[in-house]
Formats: sequence, C-alpha cells, structure tokens
Amino acid sequence: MIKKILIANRGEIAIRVMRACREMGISSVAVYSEADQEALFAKYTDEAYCIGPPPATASYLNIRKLIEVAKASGADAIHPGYGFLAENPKFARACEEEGIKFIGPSSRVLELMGDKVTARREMMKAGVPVVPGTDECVAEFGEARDIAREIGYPVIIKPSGGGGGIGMTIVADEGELATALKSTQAIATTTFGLCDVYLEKYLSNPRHIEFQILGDSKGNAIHLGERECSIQRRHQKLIEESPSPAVTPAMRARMGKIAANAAKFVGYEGAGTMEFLFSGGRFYFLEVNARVQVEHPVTEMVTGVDIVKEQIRIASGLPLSLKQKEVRMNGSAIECRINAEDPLNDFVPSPGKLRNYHAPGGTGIRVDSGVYTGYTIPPFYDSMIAKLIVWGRDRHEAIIRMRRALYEYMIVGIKSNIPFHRAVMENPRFVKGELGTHFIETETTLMEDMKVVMEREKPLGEKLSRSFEERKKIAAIAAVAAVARMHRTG
Ligand code: MV4
Repeated sequence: MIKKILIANRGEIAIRVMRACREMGISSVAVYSEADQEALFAKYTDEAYCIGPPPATASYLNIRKLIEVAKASGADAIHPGYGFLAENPKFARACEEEGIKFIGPSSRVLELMGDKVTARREMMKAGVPVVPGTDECVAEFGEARDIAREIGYPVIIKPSGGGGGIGMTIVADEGELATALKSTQAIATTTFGLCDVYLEKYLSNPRHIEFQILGDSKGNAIHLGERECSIQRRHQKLIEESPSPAVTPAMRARMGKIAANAAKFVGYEGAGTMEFLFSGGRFYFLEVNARVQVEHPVTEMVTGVDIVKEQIRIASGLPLSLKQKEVRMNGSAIECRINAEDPLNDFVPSPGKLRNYHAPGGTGIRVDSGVYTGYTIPPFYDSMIAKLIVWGRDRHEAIIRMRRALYEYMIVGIKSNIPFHRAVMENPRFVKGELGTHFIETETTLMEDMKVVMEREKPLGEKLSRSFEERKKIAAIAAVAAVARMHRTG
C-alpha cells in the first residue's frame, strides 16, 4: 500500500487528494510556487515544499524538481491532479524510471490517448462508435477533399496533439477547405509542436456527454455512469451534472459497457473519462481524458464512490472496491464552477483579496475549494476558486437546492460568476434539460437575466457583508478612540 503521496498540483484538487489521503491514513506532501505560500492546500498538508517562482513552467510543470522533492521527502507515489502534468507521458515515464508510482495510467496509455488520431483508431478497434472522419492524419489537400466529400460538409479540422477544443476549425464547404487546412496545421505546429491534423464530420449543437471509467491492474474495468457537460463557454465547462437528462437507463447500460470494455482493451489503469458527442440519439466518441476530472464530484454524489480513493487503491495494486453490478445511480447532482471573474464584463478574470468568504451548507451540499477569508487569489493560474456541488433526489430538487446554495454563497472583495449560475438555474430551457454545447450562445437573454435575478433577490452575502463591514468600521473607530484615551491619561 502507498504510504506517502506527493501532490503535484495546487488549489482545490490538491486539497481533494489530501482529504482522501487523510481518510486512508496516507501522509501527503504539497509542493507550491512562491505565489501559493498562503494557499489553503500548502497549509492543509503534512509537509510542504516551495518549488519555484509563480509561472507554472518554473514550478508546477518542472518535472525534475517534482521528482527531486518526491525522493527527498520519501514519497512513494505522485498524484498529478488535473491540468499541469496530469496527462504528460514524459512525467509518467520519469516517475516509472525513478520507481515512484504515478497515480494514473501508464506512460504508454497516456501516449496512446494523448494523440487524438491514435486514440480514435484504438477506440474504433475496441468497438466504440466514433464521429465519421479520418483514421489517419491528413497532410495533403487532396486527401482532405476526398474524405470531406465522402462524409459531407460541414467538417471540422482538429489538431491531433490537441484536445479540449483548442485550434479547431469548422469548414462549411470545399471553397474554405484549403485555407482551413493550412491554418489548422500552422496552429497545431505552434501550439502542440506537431503539425498533424485530422478531419471529422461537424455536428451542430450536440450534447457533451462523458462516461466515468475505472480500471485496475488486474484487468477489471467498470463505469460509473455519465456526466453531461454541455454548458460551456470558450471550451471551459461551467456547469456539469449527472445523470444526463438525455440518457435513458438502457442507453447508459449499453454505452457504459462499451466504454468499460474499451478501457480494458487498452489496458487502462486508474480513473478516466471517455468523452462523447451526443446527437440525434447517438453517441460519437471524441477523446479520452486520462485523469481525474474537475467535475468528478457529481459522479461521486450519485454513485457514492470516492473516485480519488479508487485511484489510490488502483495505484497500490489493489482491485476495484466494487463490481459493475454493485454500482447504483441514486438521484441527481449538479456542479457549478465558481470562478473569480466578472460575468457582466465578458467574464474577465477578477483576482485579488477575498475580503470575506462564506460557503453554503446544509442538506445535499458539497463545496470543494481552496480559498478562505483574507486569502488573495493570485493572477497566475486559472480563475476557478470553488466547485459548488448539490445532490437532490431528482433533477428538479437539485436545481431548487442549487438556487438556494447560490443565494447563500458569500464572496466579497472580488467578482464571481455566481450571477451567471443564478440566471442559468432559472432558465426555462435549462430547467427542461434542453441542453447543447451552444447553449450559452443561443440563450441570448442570459446576460440580461443575470441583472434581473440579482436585483430580484439580493444574495445573503450582501446582507451579511453590509453588517460585517459596519462592525469592522465601528471596531476601527473604537480602537482609535482607545489609543487617544491612552495618550490623554498617559
Ligand atoms: C466537435 C464538435 C462538433 N463536431 N467535433 C470542442 C471541445 C472538444 N473536446 C471537442 N469540441 C467539439 N468537437 C465534431 N465532430 C463541436 C465541438 C465544440 C466546439 C468546436 C469548435 C468551437 C466551439 C465548440 C464549442 C463546443 C463544442
């Protein structure tokens, strides 16, 4: 069994992993940049080491430094969280070579899944339905033209080294193809250092639905149902839920089995996600996310499975703690990503000091966060400061509970996207479960709705912070008066 884990990450996910460590009797080692000295995760841990200056390239992405700290601290495993080095085959290989257990799939599987063309081919071999498109990367205009004619326009050109939507180009007709191919290859080269691109049929406004999978070192693989993540903006997910309102139990059983079998087929070890587009009642494989994801808590809330604990068990060589027939989905969970950004001003980042912070609580609420009152959010990393997750017996109860939790949330000193979430929770199409990846663009009233919702009912935090600020002012005046009195009386 693993005894000590170095967490090669920051913020809420570092704390999420440390919480699992505490419950399992495993000690944790934090690494932090100079900008994260005062961050909650750097205090929560048993041991902490500064690994360099604020830019991630100088700290959280420094493979040699991370390995050095792991060895010096006697950690026998590294948990990479999400982002940073989580899916980096070079990092996994460095761990493998140094005899440190990388908590995630092998470097071979990370390599296979990191190249999107290879991943597509592997999934086709495993019997997973993929979007119609190429099974090799396309280099020449002639190949692209022939394939596009075969599958029909519109098509989408994607960088093979990419993922998550960066550098993709939608092509409406053959007239646009040559330019689009050239520019996507150029972006692919500059962004991912690999000019390889591939072509797919473009699906308009599909749902984004993903299956959570777990595979152990004994060759077992199960699925924990799906999450729907259709509410996104510029490839950033904002709201996720489980189960998807569009998936029936029969569809879940069928696709889940396909996803788990595919995991077995590639020798997948650890927690992972298979992403699909869902359109016209059909699933089309997109990519594998070979890590624990931001939105994993919604699956934990409906299945009761602790995904991070399973990751650690799997990395320790233990079998999965449950069988597929023991997985039960109960009720409905929704997650809102709480970001330090201004939704009324094109969602620009809003770092700075949290003058006051109080998270919601009560029945069915979970908050995963890495901040506290008085903490200053640094400008160097992503703007997510918390995840608000609610559970309800059904989707309706979960929505009502989310509205209640958003009312309770107090964030003073910086702007947050809470007004956006309040508007979505009131949106008739959201409430009906009519979702799609273009939801935010097509719901054109959302921006106005935010102001209306905030006016109609002031959040609890505003009432609280007004009296809090008053008390602080009175306390300051009293202190000055006391000093003055002291001077008078000598
Ligand atoms: C697509 C697609 C439509 N058809 N693939 C975006 C995230 C990444 N994981 C995959 N993405 C998409 N892939 C096919 N075949 C639509 C998206 C997509 C998208 C693409 C370009 C610009 C904005 C987008 C927003 C949501 C989804």
